[in-house]
Amino acid sequence: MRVIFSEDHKLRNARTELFGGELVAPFEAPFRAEWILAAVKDAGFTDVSAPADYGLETALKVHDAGFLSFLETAWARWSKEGYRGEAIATAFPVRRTSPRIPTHIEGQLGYYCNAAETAISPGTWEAALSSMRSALTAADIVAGGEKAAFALCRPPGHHAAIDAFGGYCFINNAAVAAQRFLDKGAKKVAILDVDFHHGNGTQDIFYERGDVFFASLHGDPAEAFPHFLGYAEETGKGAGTGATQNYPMPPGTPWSVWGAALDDALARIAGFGAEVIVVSLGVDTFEKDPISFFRLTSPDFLAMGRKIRESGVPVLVCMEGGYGVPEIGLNVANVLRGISG
Ligand code: SP5
Ligand code: ZN
Repeated sequence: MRVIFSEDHKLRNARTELFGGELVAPFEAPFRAEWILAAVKDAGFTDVSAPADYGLETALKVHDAGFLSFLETAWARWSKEGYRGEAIATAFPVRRTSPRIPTHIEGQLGYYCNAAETAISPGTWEAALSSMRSALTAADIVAGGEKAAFALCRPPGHHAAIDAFGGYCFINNAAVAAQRFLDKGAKKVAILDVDFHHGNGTQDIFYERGDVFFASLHGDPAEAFPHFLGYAEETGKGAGTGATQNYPMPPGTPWSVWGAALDDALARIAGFGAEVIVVSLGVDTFEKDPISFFRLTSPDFLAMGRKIRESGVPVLVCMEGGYGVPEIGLNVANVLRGISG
């Protein structure tokens, strides 16, 4: 399985994350990609290449144009304000507020944000673009006939909605990749989101579309980030009716329960008739993850990969979350081993 990875991920190196009422060193930091890359090479996935130079054409089919322009210019506009810190949203459009888009950077930060833990820092846009390009390059490898490819995306993408960043995400890499498969001729694509956190951005993007099936296994939003989406009753709307499936699960969920939910998700993906599966791979379901509450072990990730392989359709894996502990590398490598067979 080929691995696509950009050194430009390092340009996303924020100083701050708003966590527990403090500004702390971000959980989503460059060491994550370095550890994952080292572990997948150790596991024998040594065919690593840099992404090709894609523009924004595909991203503009899943994101709002004003949102992408905001992301591209946000740091330059914020830095002109003369603040000492990074760009963190502080005021938000909520219930009974005006739909107007503010002109000032501080208003736009809130307008285009769904979670304030994520600060925009210098280089964030360039890193997000490189991450998207890794997903697109790997998608084209799978579209070209390979059974599987791994996009070692960083920053992650699945919390990035049509017009909002947050949850450490800016451009929704998996959504852009799914769109790319459609543009290259696929009629039906599935996104299987196994990150601990609900893929609220991905669900938002495809909620009313019938060409992309979205399934997500995650911590119950009543108890976990992103808090406001991911309940089982959310199953799609309009042309997308029935094409969203959520599996919220409680604290302490072990593989026996999680794996059964995966079986159900894969059966529904098969029923949908997906020609390819884009896996939003977070390994923050691991028992030692510092910000999550499931109890998967390292061998469980191998079993996860095997189940995905048994679907029999081509697979694009896009890296999402997984934090803090050295095992993130082994856990990713185990999923890839399982998929490779
Ligand atoms: C891509 C991804 O995994 N994004 C996750 C973003 C989560 N950000 C908010 C984390 C808040 C964690 N609070 C849990 C504290 C556990 N004691
Ligand atoms: Zn996550």
